[in-house]
Amino acid sequence: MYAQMVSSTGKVVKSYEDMSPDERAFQARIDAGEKIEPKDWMPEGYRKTLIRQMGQHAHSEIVGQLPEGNWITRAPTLERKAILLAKVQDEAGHGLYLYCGAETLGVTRDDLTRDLLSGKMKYSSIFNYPTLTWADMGAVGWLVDGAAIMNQVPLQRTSYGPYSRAMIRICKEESFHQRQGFDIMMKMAYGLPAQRKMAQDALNRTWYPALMMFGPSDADSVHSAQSMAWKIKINTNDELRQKFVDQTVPQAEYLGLSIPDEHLKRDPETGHYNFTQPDWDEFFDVLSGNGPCNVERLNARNKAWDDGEWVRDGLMAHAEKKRTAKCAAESGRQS
Ligand code: BYC
Repeated sequence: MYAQMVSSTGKVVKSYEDMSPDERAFQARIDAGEKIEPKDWMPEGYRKTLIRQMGQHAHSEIVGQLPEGNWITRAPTLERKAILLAKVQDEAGHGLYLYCGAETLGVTRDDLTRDLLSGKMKYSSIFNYPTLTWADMGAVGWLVDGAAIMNQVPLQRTSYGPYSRAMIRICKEESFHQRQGFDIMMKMAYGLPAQRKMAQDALNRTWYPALMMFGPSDADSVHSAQSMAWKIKINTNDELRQKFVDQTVPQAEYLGLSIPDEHLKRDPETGHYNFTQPDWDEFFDVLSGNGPCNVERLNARNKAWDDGEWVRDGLMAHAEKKRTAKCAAESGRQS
């Protein structure tokens, strides 16, 4: 199957006729399901798209630590604290695998970090919303990690080798995260009336921001068509959003909680749920920096970067000292 035949409602894909011989050979490898590795030839657009997506993904993992990190000191039991701490540490690890993966494309982690801190690069819109109560830790694990898994399981088959391999490990950890969130929701939903109310409130506030995580509707998605032709993305944004809704509604029923959507209804013919789309004006507003926590999140990351300068300087000085000592030892052996 060639690129121009890939069905997607995103923007236009470079046609086979317009491709150079190198691009045609590259597309043939993609169409044959081969993985592309760092030293292989690749079109500049493919490399840039991957840097953008992997960089945004890595930043999301790093910024994603903030709303949950906020609750580590206030977790209700020692066990919950240990679990949440482990989860937040996992997110840091995911960020690091993804930065390392992006570095194989010729960009440095420092470049990517600089672009995050200046606000030039994006991170997932979801992390610009606050986590107001302990029940939000349940809703984030259940819905946010649940949406992340829905998006990331297909990415295990993405065409770029280092990204695909990073996703295999990340998905294993994300499914633990999703289950721990659902476990918190179960305890709250089956608990006291006040706990049940908190769980419902967390679901009400997290539902639409979670639906936004899959990106704009296919009609407004700028990158989907070309990314799918290159098999960087495997599914469209709307396909994954629908799968997420279909999977999550029965889970909410099991919890005895209501999805905040009066139009939600299963279509008996297709087996899919019809649902209300998120407020896309709000989504684009959050992307432009106007969400409830955009400023707070970027300030927190900038502060962490500035506060960590002495550690980075110390590590560099130590590495330089070791390098100089090694060079001196080697020249001593030669003379
Ligand atoms: N938030 O053409 P489109 C997680 C941007 S968190 C912000 O459809 P694409 C986790 C998009 O970048 C999940 N921006 O784009 C961590 C583009 O802007 P630019 C992180 C968004 O790339 C801790 C524009 O809108 N996962 O794992 O084809 C705790 C047009 O969109 C968003 C990933 O990043 C958004 N929600 O599709 C718990 C997965 N949506 O760059 C969980 C990897 C869209 O042209 N990424 N934009 O300025 C992807 O799969 C794709 O990049 C997306 C967007 C589906 C997100």
